[in-house]
Amino acid sequence: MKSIFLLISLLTVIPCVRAQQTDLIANTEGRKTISLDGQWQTIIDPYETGYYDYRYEPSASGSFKNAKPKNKSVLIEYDFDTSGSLKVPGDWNTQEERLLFYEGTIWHKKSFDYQRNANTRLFIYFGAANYLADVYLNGEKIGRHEGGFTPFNFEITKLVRDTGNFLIVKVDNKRRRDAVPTLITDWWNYGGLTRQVKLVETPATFVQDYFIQLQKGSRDRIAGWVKLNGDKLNQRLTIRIPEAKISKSFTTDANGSAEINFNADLTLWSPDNPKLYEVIIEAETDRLQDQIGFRSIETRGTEILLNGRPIFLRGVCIHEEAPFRGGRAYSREDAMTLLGWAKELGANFVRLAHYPHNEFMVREADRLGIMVWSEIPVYWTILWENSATLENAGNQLREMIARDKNRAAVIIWSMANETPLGEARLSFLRNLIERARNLDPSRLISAAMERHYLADKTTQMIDDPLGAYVDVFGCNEYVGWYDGLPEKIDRVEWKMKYQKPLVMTEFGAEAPYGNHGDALTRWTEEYQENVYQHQVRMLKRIPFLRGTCPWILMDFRSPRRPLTGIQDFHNRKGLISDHGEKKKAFYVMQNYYDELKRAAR
Ligand code: GCB
Repeated sequence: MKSIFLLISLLTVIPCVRAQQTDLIANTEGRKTISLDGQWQTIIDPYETGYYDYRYEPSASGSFKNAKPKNKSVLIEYDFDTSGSLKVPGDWNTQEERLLFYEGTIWHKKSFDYQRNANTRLFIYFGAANYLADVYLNGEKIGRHEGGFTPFNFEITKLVRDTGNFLIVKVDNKRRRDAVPTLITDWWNYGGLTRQVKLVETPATFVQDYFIQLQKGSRDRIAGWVKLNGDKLNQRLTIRIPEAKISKSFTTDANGSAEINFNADLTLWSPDNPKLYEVIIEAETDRLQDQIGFRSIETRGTEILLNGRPIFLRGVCIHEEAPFRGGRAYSREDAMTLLGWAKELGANFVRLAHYPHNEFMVREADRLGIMVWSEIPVYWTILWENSATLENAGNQLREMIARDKNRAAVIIWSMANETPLGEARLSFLRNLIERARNLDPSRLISAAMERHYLADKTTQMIDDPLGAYVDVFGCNEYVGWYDGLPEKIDRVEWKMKYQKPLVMTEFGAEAPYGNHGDALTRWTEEYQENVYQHQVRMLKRIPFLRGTCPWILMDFRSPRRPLTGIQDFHNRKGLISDHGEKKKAFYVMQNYYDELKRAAR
């Protein structure tokens, strides 16, 4: 009886969800969009008073109603109009001093007018919200999204009004043991609407998504699919690449899908020549354009082959941290600064750690000719046995691939970083690998893993069982920093159980810019430089090494780094400071990459 009551009361209080999260609209850049960026009104709500009632039940009259007292006697204990505001896109932590360490809920509200044309549909698109977002339009719930680094959208065609719409988003960045990432990370838990928010207008039946890339193993055959969404699903569809004189027609089936497959004589994308083609997808009811590069990526034994030729990945790791101003990076300018520094270092490859970065990073990498490793935040000690955690990770993987699968720059999907050995972890990660290969059979799969010493204490063995399932083995090692002093690096030998390419995905040492001393004094630029000098000598001795990614391009904020006067809540392993100053180690890596470039010519 009690449970029936509970059910009835829940049914009456929980606002019904009228809209559903729709599959991602790939390529919002090619669409008519209306930006909702700018100041949003906000309410800080650490106890989620605007969401739960005092019995901790979801309330029917929460802050999402944006209620106003109808007369002077009415009690309403919140008011967006008087509570302050925050800039979107933007993390809240760096916008107000009192929010620097804040982990909890903030309500965001934006009003807009929108005159919808008949025969168009409207979606609300979020580049990312960290971590959990509950979205309401005009007081009605339209959906929820979990995961802080991937895009999502909801259709609002039937809910939007000509004038006076109010969009309210509850963003919650509380960490949870069962979440992805989990409780501990070595980066700042920046909360908020950290990427662009926009309205996306489409025709009634539109090109929702497409995969247009070279077929695995081929350099002259395009293979993929196009998917329509709407009620006129059966259409004739043409793919045109005017510069290559290609025009191929297909028919979509009853589900709106068409497989595509045709020969194409193309100039292939590479770091030396990052050629992008204008690709036009023309359906009967829609037309969409994208800039797409074509290249092949595969492995043969311990080689990585780009367009059939062995390549060494001269990489560097990057966090999505804004140069100069701090906080989350979100703009094209941020991407150009970070990738510009990577280029200056001599990099042809970046490891975007430890979660999918904003779309500007990937699109700029495409234009600049920088290959990309893209990763989901399956980091350290995830709850391997929890099926909801696996679904969450799988969803973040799906959303990452959905957004970036047409970017030639992306060559590697990474499943995880430094995860502990064990059966449950192995089956969790194998499950993700299988999903990734189904979603995108064309790219390489990897993960950043660990290594251990053999009995002689100087032979590093790479034999993580996950190695059997990846294409490229990523290894993090900090010899000379967490593991001995710099001279130890010279004594280390490397062995690998797998006949696969190895990328050293992390190594480094920590020093604030301008802190000087001798080469054995921790936290000095000289110590960091010393580690890099020894590392480069060691790396040159590893026969199956096919790439290096020093940790990290630029200093970044981390709650795990409290050392006053040195770290001040920053991980200072950057080759460049967060103010753009290059440390001595930068030049050691730059020289190494110069040498590698010359040798490759
Ligand atoms: C690691 C982690 C990275 C840390 C880094 C460090 O192994 O993958 O997220 O920031 O070490 O500086 O300790």
